[in-house]
Amino acid sequence: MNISILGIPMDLGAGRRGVDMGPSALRNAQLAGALRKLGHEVRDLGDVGVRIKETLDAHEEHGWIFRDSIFDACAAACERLLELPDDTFPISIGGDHSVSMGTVAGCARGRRTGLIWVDAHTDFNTPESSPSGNIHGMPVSHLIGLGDEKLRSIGGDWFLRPEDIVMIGIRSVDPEEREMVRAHGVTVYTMKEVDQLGITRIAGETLERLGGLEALHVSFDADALDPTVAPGVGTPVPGGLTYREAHLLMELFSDSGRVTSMDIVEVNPILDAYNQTAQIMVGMAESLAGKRIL
Ligand code: B3U
Ligand code: MN
Ligand code: MN
Repeated sequence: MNISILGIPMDLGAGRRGVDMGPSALRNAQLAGALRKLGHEVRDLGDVGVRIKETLDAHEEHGWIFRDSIFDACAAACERLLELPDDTFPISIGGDHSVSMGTVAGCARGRRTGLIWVDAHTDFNTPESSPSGNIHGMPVSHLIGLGDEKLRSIGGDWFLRPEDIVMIGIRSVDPEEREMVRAHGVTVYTMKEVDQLGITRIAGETLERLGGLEALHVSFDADALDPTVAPGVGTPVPGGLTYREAHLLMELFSDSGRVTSMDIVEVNPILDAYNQTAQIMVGMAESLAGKRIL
């Protein structure tokens, strides 16, 4: 594969500092080198420009916290991804999860796209429903055309269809967010289903549900993993995916040969132990990119 890595060093959407250093941590954990060892052609595109939090006034940006600066970074990421040749497999590295408002649209290239959202959270809040006001809890609603007018315009007139979204690893949802996820008919595998059904069945059902779609995007929030495995995240929630479950999920998606792009987000080196979380996420990218034991 021709893989392109794009960094979006942004923490403006998160409540805690540090995920702006995620791209650095993932590069330090040899993301590109690991993928090259699998035989892929890998190009690092560098980072898109992101404003520095300390230079901004959060609430000057039209009420929603850092809305305009987040918009600019997401729009830049989207634009950069759209410039890539069609056969490229883009891996976008965040940054907080609000970056996906730009990366999913940029990787979709106007195609009807299936979104596989691997996360502890559904990230389906709108500015109105969000208890925190943090935009990293809102990307999915904006990708289907809800929420703030400016943020939902990042992909132009392209939107995801709610029925083309599958979420895996979920265990923290806000009250109003829950009602919206349900009302829009998004497929959600909470940790209860992970325990009950197992990853093999969930991966199979996900691929079947998104069958026939030309493009599949995996958006992997490091907090989907159990915090004992991946401590370097801003909003750890107990009871997450094990190391083995997460690898198996990536391996099964890789076996299908249908995934066309990926995000790695919410890696927070400040809260991590010796870059362990970045290293584990590089492992996830390797499994999705075809690394096998035998
Ligand atoms: N649902 C909460 C918490 C949250 C969402 N995404 C993350 N945390 N990482 C919110 O702020 O919207
Ligand atoms: Mn998330
Ligand atoms: Mn999350």
